[in-house]
Amino acid sequence: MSKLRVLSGIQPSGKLTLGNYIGAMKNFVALQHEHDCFFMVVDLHAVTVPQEPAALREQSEAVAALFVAAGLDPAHAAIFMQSHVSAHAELGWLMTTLSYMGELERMTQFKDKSEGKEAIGAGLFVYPSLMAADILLYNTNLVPVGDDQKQHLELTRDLAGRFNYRFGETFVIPEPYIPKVGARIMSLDDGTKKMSKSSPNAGSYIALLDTPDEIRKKIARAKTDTGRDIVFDAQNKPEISNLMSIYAQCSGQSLEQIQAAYEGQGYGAFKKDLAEVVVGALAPLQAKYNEIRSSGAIGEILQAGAERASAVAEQTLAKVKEAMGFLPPVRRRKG
Ligand code: ATP
Ligand code: LTN
Repeated sequence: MSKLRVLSGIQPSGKLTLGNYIGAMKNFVALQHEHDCFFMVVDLHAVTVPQEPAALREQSEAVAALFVAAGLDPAHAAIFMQSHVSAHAELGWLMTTLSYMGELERMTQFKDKSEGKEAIGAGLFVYPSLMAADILLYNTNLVPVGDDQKQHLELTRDLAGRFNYRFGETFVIPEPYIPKVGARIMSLDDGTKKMSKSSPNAGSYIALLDTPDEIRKKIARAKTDTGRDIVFDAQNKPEISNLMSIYAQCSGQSLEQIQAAYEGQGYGAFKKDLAEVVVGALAPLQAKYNEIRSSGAIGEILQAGAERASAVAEQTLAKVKEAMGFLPPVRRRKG
């Protein structure tokens, strides 16, 4: 396969969870050696819901450090902050003008995040237009994401097609890249809801930086379905199936292997082993995270990443503006 352009982003809107790792980051790492990769911390997206400035700063650096701790190599992949590349905000606006109210109203993430809220920021509504800009700026072929982002990817494809039709071939139409197992890790307290870093209940998710004891406690308390068999059946037994997906992704074993290994054993024995599998899988990531945070190397990694990203993004933005009919700025001659 020839080299493809790969891009994805994660919001610094809370502590990254096992869901973010299994659904997205694991694939970032897997793709980085074969392809031309750009991974960013999407801080402009995080402010679509209120963020405390100090918390946003800390979380942004934490997410960037977790990218590296999870195995992303800044020598291969460009790692950067979305807000450091101003072309995102600019193309975001242009994509907003191309988006229809009706299609944005249908976005399930918007419906979920705005439900029951009195004051809903307009940014939350146009969030998918900015996400489309993020992707299209880089002529992206593949977007590694969890299952919940499929609908946003569909919209990105529609907007790219609409732009190309109106203004001439400009954008590459991207494809989602979604893992077969673990594309939607569910909450530990409710097998029908996705594990989410912005959940108010810390017991509903495993954060990548949780201590071994916190992980053991959370898994011991995780809700399980009635019955006692360790059998994968996402429809009828969502909770044990979710724990099995986590086991599979953290151990490298298949669901069939896990099912066979735990035949005749109850949930208790399975959960105990699962806790150790998760603790073991996260230990090297946590050690590397602490090393990177204390080294102070993140600033330089982000600066180099933003320079690489800007070079590509600025070119696309200039093409887009020309195609749309914006008057180019006059360059004054020196001297
Ligand atoms: P928030 O709860 O703040 O909306 P989030 O936990 O959904 O955030 P994002 O930053 O929106 O996290 O997502 C980053 C990536 O992680 C996306 O590709 C998303 O699809 C993936 N992801 C998030 N949660 C899960 C999950 N529970 N299972 C699998 N993938 C997930
Ligand atoms: N919308 C995504 C985060 C995100 C993203 C992107 C993912 C913003 N821009 C570009 C992939 C590519 C989310 O909520 N998880």
